[in-house]
Amino acid sequence: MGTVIKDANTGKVIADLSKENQKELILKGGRGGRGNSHFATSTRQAPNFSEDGEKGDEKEIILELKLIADVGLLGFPNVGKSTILSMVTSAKPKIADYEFTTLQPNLGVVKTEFGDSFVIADIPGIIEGASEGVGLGLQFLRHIERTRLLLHVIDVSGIREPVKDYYTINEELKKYSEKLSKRKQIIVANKIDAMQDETGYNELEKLAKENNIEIFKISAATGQGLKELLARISQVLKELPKEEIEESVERVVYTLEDNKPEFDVRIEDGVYVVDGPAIERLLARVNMEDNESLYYFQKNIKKLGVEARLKEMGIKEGDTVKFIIWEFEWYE
Ligand SMILES: Nc1nc2c(ncn2[C@@H]2O[C@H](COP(=O)(O)OP(=O)(O)OP(=O)(O)O)[C@@H](O)[C@H]2O)c(=O)[nH]1
Ligand SMILES: [Mg+2]
Repeated sequence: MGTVIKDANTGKVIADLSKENQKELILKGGRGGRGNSHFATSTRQAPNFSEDGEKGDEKEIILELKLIADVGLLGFPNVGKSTILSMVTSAKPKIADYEFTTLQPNLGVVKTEFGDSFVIADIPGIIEGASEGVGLGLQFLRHIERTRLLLHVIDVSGIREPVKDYYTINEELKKYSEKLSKRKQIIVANKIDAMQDETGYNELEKLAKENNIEIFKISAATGQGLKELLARISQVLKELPKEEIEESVERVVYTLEDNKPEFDVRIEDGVYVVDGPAIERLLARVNMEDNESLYYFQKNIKKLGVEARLKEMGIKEGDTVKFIIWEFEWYE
């Protein structure tokens, strides 16, 4: 679950396994290939006839695993994303005072006081130039692609420039995915316990107000403001639609029983020529050297309606019929 299956050549999404027990047919096997026991009857218990199988489809696919979370933590390294995750869930991510502490995404489940729950994903921090591969690059952003809400974590303790950080991260986000950059964000101003100078925070608050973005002041270290933040997240998640996040899937529809008579009959130089996909499929399953197989072939020619068509066209005893490469003499 969480795996997106893409066509390696076109990049198109074939299936998005986002639901429990979801089943998708990615490649259709060739029809036929039934063994002789399949053709046994009461009088013919060990037929020496079996069916050759058709070739199956071949396709190169990419399997991409994406985490499924409701909320994604976004921000520069060292701003406190993992600390937030560790405070609101029972996840135990590595936390340290240096950049790129988190090297792999982490998930945690938040259980709110209202009895509901949601999943938060913590990903490695991103920095300016990430879209060009600086730092850990943007490779982990795919893990928050399917979240419904982003918590944009910003360090307002005074050692960084909050407004600049806000724009830088959003710029990188946009370079990665226009769609993800439009996802709803809540600004989380972290480390207020260590805030000496409020200038940076005040500028950020002004920006948030002007752009109608919600902002929460917290300290992940002391827990201050977390309760209010969680209450708001759980409310926002209730309001946000779920289906919006699903990948657009190019559905490949296969029908297993496809018995349309796709054949063509025409007369060329006095010979009745029969071809088309149905005939190709049938021939692929028949062994012309085997009598019983030949009998099976004739039965199916009748079933497909080829015989009726030939009669309509005026076929007579002794005429030649050509099934793609095989020539037969017609007799009733
Ligand atoms: N004073 C203070 N320090 C904090 C707060 N939150 C996190 N820290 C510290 O900031 C440092 C970085 O915290 P992390 O949670 O590892 O930061 P991160 O954003 O996950 O960093 P990366 O995984 O490197 O991207 C740690 O030393 C934390 O203890 C806070 O609210 N106040
Ligand atoms: Mg971290």
